[in-house]
Amino acid sequence: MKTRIVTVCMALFMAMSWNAWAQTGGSPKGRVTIPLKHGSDHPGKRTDADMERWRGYGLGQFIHWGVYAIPGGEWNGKTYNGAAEWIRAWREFPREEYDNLYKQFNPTGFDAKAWARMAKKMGAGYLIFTTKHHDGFCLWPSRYTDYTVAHTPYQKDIVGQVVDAYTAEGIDVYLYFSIMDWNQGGWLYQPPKNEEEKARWEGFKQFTRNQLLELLENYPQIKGFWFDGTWDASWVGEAEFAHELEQELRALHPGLIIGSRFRADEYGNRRYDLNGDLIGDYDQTWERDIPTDIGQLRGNDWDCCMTIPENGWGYAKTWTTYAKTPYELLSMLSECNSLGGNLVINFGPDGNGHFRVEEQQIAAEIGRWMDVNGEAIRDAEPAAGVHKQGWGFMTQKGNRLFLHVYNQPLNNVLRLVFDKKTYVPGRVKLLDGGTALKVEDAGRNKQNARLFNLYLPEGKTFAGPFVVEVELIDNNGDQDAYQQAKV
Ligand code: JFZ
Repeated sequence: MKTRIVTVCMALFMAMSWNAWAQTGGSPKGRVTIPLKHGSDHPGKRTDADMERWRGYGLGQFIHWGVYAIPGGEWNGKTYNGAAEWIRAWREFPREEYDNLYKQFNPTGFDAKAWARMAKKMGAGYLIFTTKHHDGFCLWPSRYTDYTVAHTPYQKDIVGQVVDAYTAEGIDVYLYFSIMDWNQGGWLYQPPKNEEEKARWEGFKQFTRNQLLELLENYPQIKGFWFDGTWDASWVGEAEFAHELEQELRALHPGLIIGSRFRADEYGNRRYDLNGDLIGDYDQTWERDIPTDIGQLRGNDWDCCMTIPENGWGYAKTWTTYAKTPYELLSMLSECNSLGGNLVINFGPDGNGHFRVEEQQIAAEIGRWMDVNGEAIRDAEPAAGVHKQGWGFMTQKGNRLFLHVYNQPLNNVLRLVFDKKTYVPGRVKLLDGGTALKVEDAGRNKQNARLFNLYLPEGKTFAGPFVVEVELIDNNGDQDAYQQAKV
């Protein structure tokens, strides 16, 4: 006990003096960093072309598909109360029966090109597709297990068809892969405790490596992996193996994008390493969740994956919870993009390869909005130098500011509040149709910020959320710039 207190005191003292040294400019970032072997590989954002492209997607599609789509969240007339892709974990569902579902998997209605066309029309820039979920069933003909699509009545490679069809539509493909695999005897939840478990676990690690190398070899067009099922102590304890595997994958496939959910650092920290730097290329924790302010992201890239019902990713015959409307999903799309993230909307095709009617309608409606307003989403960045207002969200592309209006003010006036010494508005128009908005200089507020009123066209009714484009003229601190801009 005594030695423990002494050690803690020493550590505290060292950290304090280190901090003082760091503050005088010792550490490049002006803060304490502990050297890590398996921490973040690149604190802060990646700036290469692949990552720039990822950042510009704005909207993505997630697809969860597997044998769980056959029961569709139901067994024996009863509805499972959890996410349909987890039904194997339901006590009432006999394991034996689940593990034989693949013998019925024959999605004759599956048409990868039709899927890709639907995603293209929706305006998706990328797809995340489940190659293997927790149940271990592989949608590609893996050499390393028999539990694959090749051994179903359908036989054909589904991952290959999806990768080809989406790539042909110009949609980048990312492969979802669950490390946790309920079909592999070698999978453990806890670190191996004896020789027998050690051997099984080593076999499982090699199996995982083999499958990942196989996916990269089979589908070289893919842009990245979306890892899942990495939260158990067994995998968390494999920082070195996972880090080396990650480096191997990256070396084989330059530009590969991997999120924060693949591996831990050597202290078992997930997402952020011991120094608070993000592990991986973007923050994957925003699952069915959107940050409330940009500071929460600590300067990292991120995306938000969203289910249409409250939870549940795989096909469920009945959605037992409230399902989001296209309006709400669009609002999330604008919100995520206003915070520099992408929104990824999940779809769960049924056992025959069809999307439910609700999903088709949502995709079509989002697509119609994206056709008109997509430039405010794709390649757009969070707006800078302008304050958020209650009418909605803002994105920016160079000198083009986009106002995403979700709450149309009753007086039809949009208030614009610029930081002092930033911009004044030039041309202001609706993205839909180009109608110009009247601009009124409303002076300055108490904080000396510049205020403007934008008048929505009289008599026009908006059927849904709309976007106003504001040309930004750099004020450069000149109080008369707005008057000059008007002449
Ligand atoms: C996982 C899966 O278990 C689920 O079936 C689905 O595939 C989803 C996309 O990912 O579920 C998670 C994973 C991580 C969190 C929550 C649910 N998390 O970090 O909060």
